[in-house]
Amino acid sequence: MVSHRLKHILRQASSMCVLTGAGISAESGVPTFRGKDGLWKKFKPEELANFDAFIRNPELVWEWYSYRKRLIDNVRPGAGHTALAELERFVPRFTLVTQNVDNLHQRAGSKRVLELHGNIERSYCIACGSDANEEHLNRTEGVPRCERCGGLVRPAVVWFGELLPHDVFNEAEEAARWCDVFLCVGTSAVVYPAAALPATAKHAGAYVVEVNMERTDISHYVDESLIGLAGTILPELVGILREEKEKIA
Ligand code: BJW
Ligand code: ZN
Repeated sequence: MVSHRLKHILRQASSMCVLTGAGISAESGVPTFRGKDGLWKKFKPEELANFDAFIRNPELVWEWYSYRKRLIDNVRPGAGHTALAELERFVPRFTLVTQNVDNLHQRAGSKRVLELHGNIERSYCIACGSDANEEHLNRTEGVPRCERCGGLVRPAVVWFGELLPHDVFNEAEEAARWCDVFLCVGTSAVVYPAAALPATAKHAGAYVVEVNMERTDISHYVDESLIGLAGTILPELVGILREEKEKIA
C-alpha cells in the first residue's frame, strides 16, 4: 500500500535515482546471491567472485559464468524492469543505477543504466585489456583466450576487492546527492560501496524508499519500506505518475 505522503512526494519529484539489486531479477528466474535460495548457499564467493580465485582456477570460474550467462539468455525482463523503463520517461531527471550484471534493464528498454558491477555479456583480456569478441567466446569450450595476444579472458564484472568503474560510481553518487527521491529496489544493501548510496541520498535530503520482500540493513534509516515484490510495487508507483501525466495532458 503506497502512502499518501509517498504519492504526493512522487508527483512533486523532479529528480529520482533508483538503485537495483538481484531481487528485481529474481522474478525473471535469475537467482539472488544471499538468502535461502541464493547463489552463495551453493557456491562460495571466495572461490568464484575474486581475482585470486580466477587465477587459481579459471576453468571453475568460467564454468560458473557460462552457466549463468546461459540462464540469463533464457529469461525475460520482469514487470519491475519494465516499470523502471517507463519511469525513465516520466521523471525529468532520472538515474538508474544497478548492481546487476544481467542486462535485463537494457532489455526492458531502459536507455541509460549505470552498471556498478559490470555486465556478464562482456569479457576482456587480463593481459592486453582488449574486449573479447562475444561470438568467439560463445563458440569456445572451457577457458577463453584472447584472439590478439593469447592472454586469459575474464568476465567484465566487478569481483570482491576490485574497484568499481570510477566514472560510473561518481555519476551514481552525484545522482544520489541531487535526487528528490531515492528508490532502493531488491538489494540486501550489504555490499559496499553500492550500499552507501541510499545513505548518501538520505544525508543530502532525499526521500529514501526501499522496495524489498523483507527488511534489510538499511530499513532502520529509510523513510519508507515497501515490503513486497518489485514486480508488483514498481508498477504501482509508475501508475501513480502515469495518472498524474494523463491528468495534465
Ligand atoms: C526481492 C525480490 C523481489 C528477492 N522483489 N525484493 C568489510 C566491511 C565493509 C566492506 C568490506 C568489508 N570487507 C570487504 C569489503 C568490501 C566489499 C564488501 O562490501 N563486502 C561486504 C560483503 C562485506 N566490497 C568490494 O570488495 C567492492 N569493491 C571495493 O570495495 O573496492 C574497494 C576495495 C578494494 C580493495 C580492497 C578492499 C576494498 C566490490 C564489490 C563487488 C561485488 N560483486 C558481486 C559479484 C558481481 C559479479 C557476478 O554477478 O558474478 O556483485 S557480489 C554480489 O553482491 C553481486 C551483487 O551485485 C552484490 C549485491 O547483491 P544484491 O544485489 O544486494 O543481492 P542479494 O542476493 O544480496 O539481495 C537480494 C535482495 O533482493 C534481498 O534483500 C531479497 O530480500 C530481495 N528480493 N526477491 C523485491 N521479487
Ligand atoms: Zn589480449
